Amino acid sequence: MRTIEGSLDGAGLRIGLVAARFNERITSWLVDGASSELRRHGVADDDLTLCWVPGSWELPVVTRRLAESGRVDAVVALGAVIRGQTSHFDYVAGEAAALGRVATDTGVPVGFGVLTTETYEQAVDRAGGKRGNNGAEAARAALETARLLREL
Ligand code: INI
Repeated sequence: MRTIEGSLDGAGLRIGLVAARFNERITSWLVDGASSELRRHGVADDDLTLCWVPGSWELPVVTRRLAESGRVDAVVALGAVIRGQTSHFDYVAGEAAALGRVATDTGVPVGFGVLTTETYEQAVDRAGGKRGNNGAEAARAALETARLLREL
């Protein structure tokens, strides 16, 4: 059996980060986690592009434009949707999940670093707290998938 896997070698890969400004304290930790993880794996600073959008609702449209631009090999989308804070949680969280469509439609992998939590504290835990940093995890997934796609 032939096994094909992506590596985490970021050298030469161009990565876009799209981050929601809503809950900016949390999302800036996700951005820090994602960008340091990418640099740690060899992505050059010049190959990193960060776009800020107002909220997670806006992540898919900007991620799609970036993916279609041909300027990036992968995108990492970062946001924090907290149920306690919004009555339209389901709409915002649902729209953020449309990021999967962006990846399949464009062929550009999208790391899903959007927290959907019940409380602010749970979001903190996943943005560099006791449950790790979801931004870093999404960045790793985007990197590995971009590398794998190059092998196929
Ligand atoms: N955007 C978020 O990223 N997280 C949230 O928790 C949130 N809440 O609570 O409403 C949120 N709302 C803003 C939304 O993403 C859009 O920016 C806004 O509706 C304008 O289109």
